[in-house]
Order: sequence, then structure tokens, then C-alpha cells
Amino acid sequence: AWLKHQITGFEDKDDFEKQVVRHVETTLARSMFNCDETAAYAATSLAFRDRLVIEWNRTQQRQTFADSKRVYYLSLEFLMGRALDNAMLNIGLKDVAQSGLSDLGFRVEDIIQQEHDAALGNGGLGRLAACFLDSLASLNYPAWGYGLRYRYGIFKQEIIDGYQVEVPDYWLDFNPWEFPRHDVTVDIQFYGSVNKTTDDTGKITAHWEGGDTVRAVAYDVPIPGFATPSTNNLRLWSSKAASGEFDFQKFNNGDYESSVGDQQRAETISAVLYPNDNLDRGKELRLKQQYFWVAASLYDIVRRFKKTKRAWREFPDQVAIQLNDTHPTLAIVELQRILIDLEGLDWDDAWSIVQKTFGYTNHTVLPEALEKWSVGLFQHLLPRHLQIIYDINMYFLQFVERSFPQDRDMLRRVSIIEESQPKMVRMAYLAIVGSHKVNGVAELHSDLIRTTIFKDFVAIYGPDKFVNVTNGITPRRWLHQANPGLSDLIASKAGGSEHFLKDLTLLNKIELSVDDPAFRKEWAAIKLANKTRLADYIKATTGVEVSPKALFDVQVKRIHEYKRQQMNIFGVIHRYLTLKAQTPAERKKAQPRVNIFGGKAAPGYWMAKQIIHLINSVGAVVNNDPDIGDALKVIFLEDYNVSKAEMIIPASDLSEHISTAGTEASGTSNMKFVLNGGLIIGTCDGANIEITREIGEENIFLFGNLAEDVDDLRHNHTYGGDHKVDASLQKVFAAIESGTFGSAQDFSGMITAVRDHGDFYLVSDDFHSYLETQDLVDKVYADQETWVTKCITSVARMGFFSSDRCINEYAEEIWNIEPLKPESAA
Ligand code: 26V
Repeated sequence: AWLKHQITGFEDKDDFEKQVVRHVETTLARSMFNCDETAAYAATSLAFRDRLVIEWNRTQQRQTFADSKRVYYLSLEFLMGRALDNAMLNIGLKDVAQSGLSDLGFRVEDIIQQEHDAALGNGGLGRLAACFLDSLASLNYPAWGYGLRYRYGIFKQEIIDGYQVEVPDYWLDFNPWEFPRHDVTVDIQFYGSVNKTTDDTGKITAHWEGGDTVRAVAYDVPIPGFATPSTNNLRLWSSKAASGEFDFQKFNNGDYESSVGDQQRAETISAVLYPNDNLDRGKELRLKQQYFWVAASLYDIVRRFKKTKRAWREFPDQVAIQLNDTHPTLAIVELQRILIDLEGLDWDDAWSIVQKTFGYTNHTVLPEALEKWSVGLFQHLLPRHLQIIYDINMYFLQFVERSFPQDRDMLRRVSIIEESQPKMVRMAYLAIVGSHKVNGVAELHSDLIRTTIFKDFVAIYGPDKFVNVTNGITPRRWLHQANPGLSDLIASKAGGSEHFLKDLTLLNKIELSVDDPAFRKEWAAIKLANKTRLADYIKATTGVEVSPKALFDVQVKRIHEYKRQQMNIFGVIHRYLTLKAQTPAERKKAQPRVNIFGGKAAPGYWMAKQIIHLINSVGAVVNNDPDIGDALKVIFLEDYNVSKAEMIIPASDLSEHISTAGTEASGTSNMKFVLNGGLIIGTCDGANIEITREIGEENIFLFGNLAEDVDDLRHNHTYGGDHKVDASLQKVFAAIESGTFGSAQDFSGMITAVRDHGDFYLVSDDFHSYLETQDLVDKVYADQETWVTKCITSVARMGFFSSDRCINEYAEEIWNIEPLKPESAA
């Protein structure tokens, strides 16, 4: 209600209903008599969209007139999830929509569920970009996101006979949240060749000529801030053929197929999101996507800058560009090309502008995820860019040589060109050299990049170029929207939702109520209600009945060996074997548990798929074993995505963040789980460490080896004589191999990886302390009073992990931008 005077909203619910009816009858051309939930969703979205558009236009105008510095967030992934609920809550009109829809015979929850997730991302990196957009708008920063408008987002996962099957995710059927800008297009060049000309003064200019052109068309998505009128823009590029719909010559000659073929080839560029997470495969189409998106975005940014008629040296005062991982690194080369080839600047002037403009965020230390592209592919696809990369490298190596004379090995190590067979362009090195700041995403991760993968660059540039910005999450989606019950309860103690959701440090107010019996009772009731809702969903989708009173132990994230879902399921098998060996009386005393898994495997990642299969096979045995009953259930939830996360996370008692120390750059779901009143079992990795610092080590279940021990342990596995596997883990392997969970053959890869192939992810080293810590969890959970105290205390101390804090750090330390407050903003 407080927002009504600030944001163009609905007068009241009658006004809202009028707008919905108008959209059903005119936009959708349907009668209210056959308005089903799909139509009600469409009309409600359109009614909200009308409100958003007005503030969106105003925000863009305000930013243009203010003429102040903007930040551009370049990300190949934006894992947005649903937009309607978020829009309702951010502009503060969900209650109006709820009562209006109820008058029309609908429940707002059902209408919200009609929306297809916008799943333009793989996992953590893409969801982080989405949280950042929410914070940028909520904090009134002048900011744009730039990405690709994939026709197919991350695949939909089906589980058939326990195996993952991938189904295409065609999500654009009806998308009221995007606005095609058919007048905003950029023609993007590929292939061709480079010619150089010399003018009278002797100045040489390169001309990139010939090749193919593909047209980029802008699609704009409004991003509403929370409790502010500010509404930012996310611009997604879609590809299509550059010249008309068909090649008319071919068409007239009767070659219809190939005339359409050109169009289809062009559209292929933005057709599909690559489903690999943390794995680089070096596919030509992926590099084409990157250049297409980067070139269109930079053209757009430069066009906007040129309208201000400023001198080029002022570019970095007007523009900050953040590279979300190395995927947009070509932007560095493209800006240099624009400045020297098209705008006629000297190399040095251009390069100083480029370096001041870019910042680069690293999201992983896994070597297999670090992008490299072959020189040959570059030469073919982007010949001029390859020349510029060689020049960047030459000047860089000359610079290094001045500080490290005679150090040939240093030059070899840091060269942007890896002298391998074939030669490769190291994108992370290019990103470092072309940026003024490089950041990691949690303290441990930032330390690791400084001391391992980018060590030489710290020696070259000094330590100030490398900074840490610990990740955050938006409390609007991950508390207010996902867990309205808890959000309201907290609001009642923390100054109201419009305050604590904008300043999450106000959470600390609830610590004053930790001993208040009424507060604790409500707290526990909310968790139980969330668990009951998830139990209903589990029953409806898997047919398995689980008790909401059991301890819900959740691990939901992309499936990867480094995240160690295999260790979790081995632990579950150990529990099952233990229960089987007990008497019924003993079993009755055991803490009942529901182990919930979810997550997608990259389609080509054989081991990850085997892990999914084992989880499902264990579930099939355990869930149907009459000896076990409610003592243990094992659930794999199909097609984990953002909207499922919104339901699952608030229902968790314990979540697992158990990566091999030093491998998970940050993790962000760990923050979401704790914010929703669940505890963590985890390793000393990524943001777990800072979560521990904030909430206190008595409130988290940490176990396992430390990052500093990993190298030695790995070395010992390979060279230290025979590699010992814990007796309890051997029993687990024996059970699998005896066929307890179906054909042993099916799971042999998972076992040999640990027992015979060096156990790279240290499952055997951590298994024992993992089991011990799980036993401790059972003990603590049995004492619900202690447990609830830990949960409340933890939530109270989570203020640091708001993405608002994180975005403010980027703004100050890296972008040098200020908020642009609307007149009426609080
Ligand atoms: C890498 C690649 C490599 C090339 C092919 C496609 C592809 C797609 C995605 C990625 C990203 C891998 C890096 C990543 O997702 N890192 C995650 O970033 C989160 C946000 O910072 C962080 O919380 C996670 O710990 C980290 O794994």
C-alpha cells in the first residue's frame, strides 16, 4: 500500500479486475465465460506489464537525461525463473491481484504456476546474474543486462526408468515479458579476410572485408526493482538472416530449400543454450554465439555513448562493462577493434580506454572449465580479432619482459597464446590483461585464484588488481517470494518487509526473539507447513509418501563429481545397510530421514548420469522395503529449476554443500537454504566459510579435509602405495556390487573412480567424517529446541549475503557508479 503513491499501479482491486477483463476480451479476444487459468495468467501478466512499462520508460529517460555512468552486465546466462510473482511483489501489488483474481474465481497461486520458467542458464552463474539484476534495479543503479534470447533454454529433465532423458525447452510460446525491438538491429560479420591500407601520413588501417552477415534483433525485458519505481532493462539478442526472409534469387530458381536454409543457419546462432556447466568443449557455434552477442551489445553501447558527443577518453567515465566469466571476453577485442579500425584512435589511447572499461569475474578454478579456443578457429571465424589478440599479447609480453627480464618460462606461462598443438587462445588471460579489476566470488576462491591459476598475473600487475566480491542472493525472490510465511514473521520483528528486504542486516533484530515461545512456535509451524507442501508435491509427482515430521535432507544443484552427490548417495546406502542390520526396536529409535536430490547432468557427462541412475535405483529399493518404512526415504525430484527451488528450499531442514574443498567457487544455494531457516552440512569450501564466520561455527555442520590438504591427498592416492578406502565405504561398494540396487555393472564407473582411479574428488578421504557428522546432525535434530535456536540464530546473522551488499561492493570497488534515485524513491 505504501507504494501506491510512488509507482504507477492499480487504483484498487476493481481497477485491476477491469484491466484483466479488458485484456481477456480485447488482447486475447476471448470471452470471460471461457477464461481458463492460462488466459487468466496471460491477462494478469499483461495488466502488470502495462504498469511496468510506464516506470520502465521513465527510468530509461531519467538515465538518459542524467547522463551519468552506466554499468553493463554481459552474461551468456540469465536464469530468471518466473516473472509475474516477482513483478507483483516488487511493485507491492500482490494483495490487490490476489483479491481481484479471487473475485474473478481464481487463486493467485494457481495463476502464478501457469508461467513457464525463463531458464536461460545452467546453474549458479546464471542465477547470480538474475539476482544481480534484481539488486541493481532495487538499488536504483543505472544498469543494463545484455544476453542472448535463446529459443531453447536449459533442457527439461525427465527421469525414465531411473535415467535422465533430455527434452527441449521451448519456452517462447507466450512470453508477455519481452518486447521485440524490430527497429533495434545490428548486422554482425563473420569469416572474411583482412586488408590493410596506408594513407598519405603513413598510417596503416585494417579493413575486415567479405564473409557472412547475420542480423541481431533486440528483445527487451523490464526488470522491476523492489519498492522503487526504478525499472531497468535486460536486452537479449536474437539472430536472423540479414537480408530479407529468403534469398529471392534462389527462391525464383526453384531452390526453395536452400533459400530457407540461409535463414535457418542464421537463426541457429541464438537457438539453444549450451547445457554444459563447468566444461568447455570448444564448439564453433558457441564461439559464434559469443561474438554475435558481444558485437551486438558493444555496437549498442557505443551508439549510446556517441549520442552524448563526448571525447573517446571519457568513455570509461560513462561506461563500465562487467564480464560474467570469460564467455564475453571477445568484448575486449571488439572494443579495441572499434576504436582503432573504425574510429581511428592510436593503439595506446584505445587500449587504455579498454582496460579502464572492463572488469572480469572468475567463477571457477576447474581447469576443464577454463575457456580456450584454437587459433585456427579464430583465424577462420574472426580473422581481424586474431590479429588484434596477437598484438595485445605482443605488447603484454613486452611489458612482462621489462619487469621479468630473461624469464623465458614466465613469458611462456602467461602468454595469451598457448604454444600447444594446436595453438590455443587462453580466454581468461585475455580477460585479465584487458580489465582493470579481476574478482573471485568468495574469499577462499579469490585467494585460490591469486595463489594458483592467476599467480603469475599477481606478480606482474601487483595484488590490487585482484579483489574479492563474495556472492549474494536477492532476499526478495529467495525469502519474500519463496517463503511468504517466514518473510512476514521476520517482518513483524525487523521493521516491516519494505525495510528489512532492502537492508538485510535488519535480520539481526530477530535474534532478540530467539527465546520467545510464541515466535518459536510460529517459526516451527511455518517450516512444517513448507515441508508438508513439499511432501504433497513428492506424493503427487513420484507416488512416494514421506512424513513431514522426518528430517528433510536436501541436495539440489547441477550433478557434478566435484559437488559429490556420489558421496551423499554412498552415505544414504550406508544408512540403509545400518538400518537393515538393526532390530525393529532399534530402527524405531533411528531419526527418520527423507533424502531429497535434484539436479541436471550435462547431456554428455556419463559419470553424472550414472550418479542420477544410482540415486533412483537406491530409491526404488529403499522406498519399497517394508523393514524401513518412514526411517528412510530417497527421492529424486525431476527437472530441478528456479521455480522448484522456490518450493524445495523453504522445506529443507538440512542441505548438503559438500564439494571437495577448493572446488566450489562460492555456491549460492547454501545462502538460500540458511536464509530459509535450514541448517547446512558442508565442507570448508566457497561461501560456506563466510557463512560459518557470520552465523557461528556452532550453527553449521562442517567436516572433511581442507583445501590446503588436497594436493597432498591426491598425490598420495597415486604415489603413496595402496590407496586405503574406509571400511564403511567398502561395505557400501560391496552392497552395490552384489546387485542390491540392480545390475552392479551399471554403477561400476562410480566405484572404480574412487577405489581404482585415484579418487580425484577425495570421497574416500572425507567419507568417515561425513558419516560422523551426519550422526551428529541426527542427535542435534532430536533436540528440537536446540535445533530451532540454531535456525533462528543463523537466519538473524545472514544479512551479509544479500546481493544488495554484493552489488554495492561492485559499484564502489570496480564500476565507480552511483545510484540514480527517482524523485519519489524512499
Ligand atoms: C562454463 C562453461 C564453460 C564453457 C561451456 C559452457 C559453460 C557454461 C557455464 C560455465 C560456468 C561455469 C562456472 C560456474 O557456473 N561457476 C559457478 O558460479 C557460481 C556463481 O559465482 C558459484 O556460486 C559456483 O560455485 C560456481 O560453480
